[in-house]
Amino acid sequence: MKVGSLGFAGSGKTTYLGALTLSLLQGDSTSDLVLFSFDGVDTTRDLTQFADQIQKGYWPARTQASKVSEYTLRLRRNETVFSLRIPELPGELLEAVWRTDHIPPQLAFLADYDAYLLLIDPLQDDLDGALARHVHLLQGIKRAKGLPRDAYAETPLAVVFTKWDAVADEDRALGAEGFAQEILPLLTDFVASNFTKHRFFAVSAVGAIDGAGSPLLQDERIRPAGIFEPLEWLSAERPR
Ligand SMILES: Nc1nc2c(ncn2[C@@H]2O[C@H](COP(=O)(O)OP(=O)(O)O)[C@@H](O)[C@H]2O)c(=O)[nH]1
Ligand SMILES: [Mg+2]
Repeated sequence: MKVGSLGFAGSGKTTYLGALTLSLLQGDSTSDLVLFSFDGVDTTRDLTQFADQIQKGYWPARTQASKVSEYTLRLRRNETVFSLRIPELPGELLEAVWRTDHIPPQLAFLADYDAYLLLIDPLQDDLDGALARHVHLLQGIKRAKGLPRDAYAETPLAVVFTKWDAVADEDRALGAEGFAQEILPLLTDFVASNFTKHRFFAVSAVGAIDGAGSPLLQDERIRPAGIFEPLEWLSAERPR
């Protein structure tokens, strides 16, 4: 199973990957997902570097605009080993989907994924503008898969609100599904009428931030929240 983790610049992809790697390496998760292997030198080097930065209380460095790398993590859940292929996409290329109304050649491989994780920053100023870009991206993927506009995609889609630690209390109380319905009703409608298998999630890669706005270490480690849930759901929904 190949899972694509997508999200526009600043949505929290790199931090999520780093936190995921850190939790898997520390083996302290309550999840039944465990790390089986990193595939390749780049995955090993970059993901452990992101994890290391977070563990030291820093945010991972911004991804270079020109770089498209695909990280492959193999995870094991109970008796099953599956491959989680995660492209670290420059947001700028994704923006091109929005501007040009098609998937650029460098991103054509996006159509090959068996499941999608769409990361959305719930703190961004212009959530309505963001909504249009996300709808466009999902339409682009459907088109790249050869599906007509009015057809449902069978590919499981996990819509993940990141940075949940910094969301206002009253919004957080809504939960991911409620937040989607109240704050982003058009996105919720679009997802419901285009993807048969979909679910909304809320995660915090670092759990909390300190007074300086950096990842907060609690008892010398970061305490991510909810980061395994989307992957557990996708692994259960995957086509066999
Ligand atoms: N409060 C909070 N901020 C986060 C979290 N994850 C990311 N951020 C912020 O969002 C910024 C961009 O995240 P990054 O992972 O680089 O986004 P990317 O461009 O999608 O890879 C980070 O530098 C942090 O300032 C989180 O879990 N909580
Ligand atoms: Mg990044």
